[in-house]
Amino acid sequence: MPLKFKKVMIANRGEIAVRVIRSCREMGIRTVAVYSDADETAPHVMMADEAYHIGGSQAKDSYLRMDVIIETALKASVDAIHPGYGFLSENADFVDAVTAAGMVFIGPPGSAMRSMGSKTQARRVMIDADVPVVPGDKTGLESDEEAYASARNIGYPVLIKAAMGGGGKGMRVVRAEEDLIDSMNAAKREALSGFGDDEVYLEKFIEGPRHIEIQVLADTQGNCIHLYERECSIQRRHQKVIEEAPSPALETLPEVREAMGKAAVQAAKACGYVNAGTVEFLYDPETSEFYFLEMNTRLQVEHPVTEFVTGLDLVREMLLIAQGHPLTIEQSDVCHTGHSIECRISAEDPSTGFLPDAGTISGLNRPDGPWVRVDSGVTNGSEVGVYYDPLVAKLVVWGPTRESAIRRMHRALSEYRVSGIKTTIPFAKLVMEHPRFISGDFDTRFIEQEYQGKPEITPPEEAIQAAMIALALYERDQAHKSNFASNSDSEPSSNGKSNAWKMAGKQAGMR
Ligand code: MV4
Repeated sequence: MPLKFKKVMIANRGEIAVRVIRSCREMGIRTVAVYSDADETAPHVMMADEAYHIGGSQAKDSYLRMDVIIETALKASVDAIHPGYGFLSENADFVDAVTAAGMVFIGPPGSAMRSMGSKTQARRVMIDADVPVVPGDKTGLESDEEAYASARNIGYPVLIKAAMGGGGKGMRVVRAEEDLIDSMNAAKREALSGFGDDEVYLEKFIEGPRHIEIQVLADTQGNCIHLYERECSIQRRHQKVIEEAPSPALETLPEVREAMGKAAVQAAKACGYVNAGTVEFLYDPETSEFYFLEMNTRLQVEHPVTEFVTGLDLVREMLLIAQGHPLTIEQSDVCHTGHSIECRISAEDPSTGFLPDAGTISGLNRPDGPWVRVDSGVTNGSEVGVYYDPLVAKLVVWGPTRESAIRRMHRALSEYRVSGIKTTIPFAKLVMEHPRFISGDFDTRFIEQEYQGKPEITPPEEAIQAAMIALALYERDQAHKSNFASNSDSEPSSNGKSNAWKMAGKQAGMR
């Protein structure tokens, strides 16, 4: 018998807490917010049905306090806790503590988190499940001799990675044997101080890969589906800046897309995954090969682009799964329609190399209009950028085609006004104008190559001209076609599959 949550705590803040509260409200579930000193009047506190103060402004004194959060959840008599992303969301000990206290953790089991926490262990699990991994080691390096032998076997260039590392920290490219041991020792020291564990291992270094990830959903009955891919190659120092769905790289390669989706489901099943998760792949455009990189055992920042192209509410799906509900859809029901792009708007100053810019928002005009969504955790008057992640909002758009989505994003960015702090809005606009972004032919080196560490530099005037001409030409072509409902290249693929968009339309009595 599936449970029915009456009350859910959101152990998070900012835009993601607001996002989770919205789905709870639509499902008739009461919401409980928690807040630090700095967040007393934050939007997530105002929106929740109840709110409890849990400590000081620094995360370690509030949003990371497992004991206080669980005690507060018990006091508020919640049935379940949604962790959002960041903070305690990938802490397996937190999952166990929530469960031990008799509540439901809205996310995967602690065991799945633990097995995906170590990169070498995750690689072993994936190899056993026939999921392709980057050629390389299955265990950490134990000696210089082992490192030499392994690197020779893999072939240079190799990449040294920390088994417990994340976010690109502690990675080192080695192009020649004479550098191997020094690099390995440096990587071990960095890993020990950064992650408390000095295990490092080798992988073949893939030059210029794309980052493509697959959203999966798994229920407690053993059903698992994927919701296709997100393209996340536009990153800066391992922080995603712009994400989109679908990936421009896979538009002409449906067989690669299908294989990646299947591999993601195999990966989720192999680690006993339940709830929403994301399987990250490196995609090598030179060979069209893809490789498992890691599994993110949480709801991700960029989940809205998947929501826009599939018509699903991922937080609702998470809540239903946590209630023990079987998946509401089968793989054959999942279809992606059109194109969605997300720009992360953060309180950072592109002209100082993206240094966080703290301050009070003194004026705010949020974009609006058709197919524009703003997920924001701040309002006019909010103080930002001191204690937490500088992400202040996510601007997400949908269009029937990639070109229309780019144009719509550019328009929405032009409407967006934030005063009092510097934001990444102007930078995002530059990317939308960049011919290489528009072409879809980019990889994870895009920002570093095109902005040379100086993202305030505008692309050459002629490049902007070319981009605008490309868009104008595209628009002229589109003028012959009608809107998305009858546009053959934006309809759900011609295999007769239904999707949430269509189903929603049917339920509403539309044709
Ligand atoms: C790689 C790679 C090339 N070859 N592994 C960076 C973060 C970490 N999650 C994995 N990363 C990479 N692993 C091999 N064998 C290149 C990267 C990489 C990267 C990956 C995804 C998105 C952005 C990136 C930026 C630089 C390097």
